[in-house]
Amino acid sequence: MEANLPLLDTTGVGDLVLLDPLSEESLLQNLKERFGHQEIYTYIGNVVISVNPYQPLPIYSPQTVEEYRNCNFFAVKPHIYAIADDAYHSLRDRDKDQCILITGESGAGKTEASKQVMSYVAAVCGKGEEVNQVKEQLLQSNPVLEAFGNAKTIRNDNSSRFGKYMDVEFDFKGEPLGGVISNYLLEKSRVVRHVKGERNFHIFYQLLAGGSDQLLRELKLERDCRRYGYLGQEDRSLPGVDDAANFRAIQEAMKVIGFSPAEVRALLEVTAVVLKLGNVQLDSQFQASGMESCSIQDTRAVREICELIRLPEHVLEQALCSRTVEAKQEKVVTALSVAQGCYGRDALAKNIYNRLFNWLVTRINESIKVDSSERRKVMGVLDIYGFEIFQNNSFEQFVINYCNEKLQQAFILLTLKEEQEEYVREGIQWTPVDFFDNSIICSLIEDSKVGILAMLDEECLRPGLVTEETFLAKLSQVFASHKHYESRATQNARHVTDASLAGPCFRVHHYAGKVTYNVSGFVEKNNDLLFRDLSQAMWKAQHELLRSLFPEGDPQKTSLRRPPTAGSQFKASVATLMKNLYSKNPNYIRCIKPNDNKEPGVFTDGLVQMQVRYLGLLENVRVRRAGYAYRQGYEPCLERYKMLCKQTWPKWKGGARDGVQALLTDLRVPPGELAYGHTKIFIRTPRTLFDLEDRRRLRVAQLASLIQATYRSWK
Ligand code: AOV
Ligand code: MG
Repeated sequence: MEANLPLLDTTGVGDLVLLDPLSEESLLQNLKERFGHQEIYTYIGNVVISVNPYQPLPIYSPQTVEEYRNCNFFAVKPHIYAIADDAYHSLRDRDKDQCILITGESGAGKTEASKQVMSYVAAVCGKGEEVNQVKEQLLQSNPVLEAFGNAKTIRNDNSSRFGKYMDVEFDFKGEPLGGVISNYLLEKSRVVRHVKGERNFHIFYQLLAGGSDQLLRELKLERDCRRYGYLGQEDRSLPGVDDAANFRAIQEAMKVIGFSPAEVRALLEVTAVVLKLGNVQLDSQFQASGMESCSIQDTRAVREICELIRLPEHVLEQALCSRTVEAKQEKVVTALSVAQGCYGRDALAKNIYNRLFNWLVTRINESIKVDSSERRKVMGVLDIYGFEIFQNNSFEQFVINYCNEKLQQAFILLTLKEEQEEYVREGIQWTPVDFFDNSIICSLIEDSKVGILAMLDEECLRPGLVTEETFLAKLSQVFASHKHYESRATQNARHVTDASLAGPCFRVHHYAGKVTYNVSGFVEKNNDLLFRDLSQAMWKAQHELLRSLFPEGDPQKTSLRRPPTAGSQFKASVATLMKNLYSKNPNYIRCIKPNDNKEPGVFTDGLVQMQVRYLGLLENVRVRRAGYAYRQGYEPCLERYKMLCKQTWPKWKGGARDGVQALLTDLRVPPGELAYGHTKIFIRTPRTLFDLEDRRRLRVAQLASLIQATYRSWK
């Protein structure tokens, strides 16, 4: 944090650490003022806050890249390139693995930010044919994953529906070798259902709009997306988005990554199968016994699916309409009702798509994997779904918010740790700072015995009738006096009532706000079961890719061990992610959405205020200036202020540290305001720094008129 003085000369303050007085109001006002001047970036120390401009700004050109390349972090205006540059140099020159954590709510600009970081790093890290090929592969993985993992939502036309963490690996020279991508929990329910005004995943529309006539014929698809149940019945083209062009782009991207034509073809065939499953209509029939059963209404969709995946038609038909239950070594086949049949069909579509997405990530990883065993340096970039509060919050929001809770915890702990380490390095006494520790909320959710996820698992694994009500009742009993848990039952016990907590709901007081979760669907989504008949049918297909997605369908391998629940899988992957993050030096980009209408230039105070609160920005500033708001190396400090003191002006003969001490003593800066570190001077409050700046400005003006006067007298 040296020489950050230009920050005082920008619109508002470029670094909130220097905000004086510090309050939520002044913080908001500062962001707003800067946003009004199209200054979308502001720092808190080395954390970047980015406010989505919702318009293309001319600040990402190759010239800008040059400007930030090798720059002193604080010598130029706040920019995402500065943090990318800083991270890259720490990695290359100081041999410290880095991670870039991008957080913020839906539509705040996380994905755009992650692309800007990647493209900056790609622009500055090495050249040469081989290196360029690696860079291209890393960059091109993005559009492919976006096609399959992003969708239009009400909040964002290109909303990431999966979490992504990418480690880029470099050699000792700082040249990229390759990378590894990890993905988190795709919102697979979107495959079969989306709300009005939203879309299914981009790839479906891209394929239909951009596939050649021949390709569509071979995949047995029709171009009109209104023909497909899963795509909704209306025309779903997006203004400003060219699905057809994007389809060509991802085909090209897959080629660059190294997909063979056969692999691309297989990928698209499976995509087509998912789409067609939505057109399989089930009809009800009544058997002689009076039991309801279902049958396939129009066999065309099933026939076409089976042709594509090379599977006898009756196998799929049977798997869709009936279920084999094994009891005491006896197999009993029971007919499914229409509702059960539809449930099974949708579960199959979701499962195929989800597994296809995982395959895609694995396949990309194969191409970008680093073979050499030389020691590598790593830069991780995390772009994950932000904290979500909807009208109706379900299991998906619960796990997404849990992940954000963990990230907030990492943020606080790492920022504090970093501050503390600097103080130790500089030999300065560390005064502990008071901050809100959210580990109590994390353990409410993740504790392996009495955590909400563990209790949900317990409920899911319990034989017999499982209901969400018993789950909820148990939660409310165990957490009866938990400060961050609330439900109708705990409210009753505490003699408070709240109309918004009616129904089968519980509420968690997250660090970012209170969220009410509706437990309907929790058990089913956590169980995430697929009828075995369906996985066995998929395994029987002569389609290599599809078959490989359902290894459990192999009757030889059928084990009675159930797969881990969705919740426990997610918890395990979050734990791995955290371990990874804690081993690296963190860099933060915190994105803010200025308005709900995707409009340029509009800054809605209330909306930003809410985000400022739940991003914990005020807390962040406080932690950052825990003890000392500002620090600067002795030399630049002496250089800047030496004109204020006779002893140091025009030239100081001794060491810089002594010079600064002589200077600040002479200026009568209260000693309590200062701490002398090994290489830096620490200043407690921004006011003191501003005082110095004021005096300097005066002195500069005086000196200037003095020079002018002297000049005139010479004439
Ligand atoms: P998100 O990743 O944070 O949401 P995006 O990065 O997709 O949000 O940004 C949403 C839209 O805002 C983009 O499609 C752009 O139109 C615009 N935008 C964002 N950042 C910039 C920028 N720096 N300059 C210009 N326009 C920008 V989500 O994935 O929904 O949580 O799950
Ligand atoms: Mg995104």
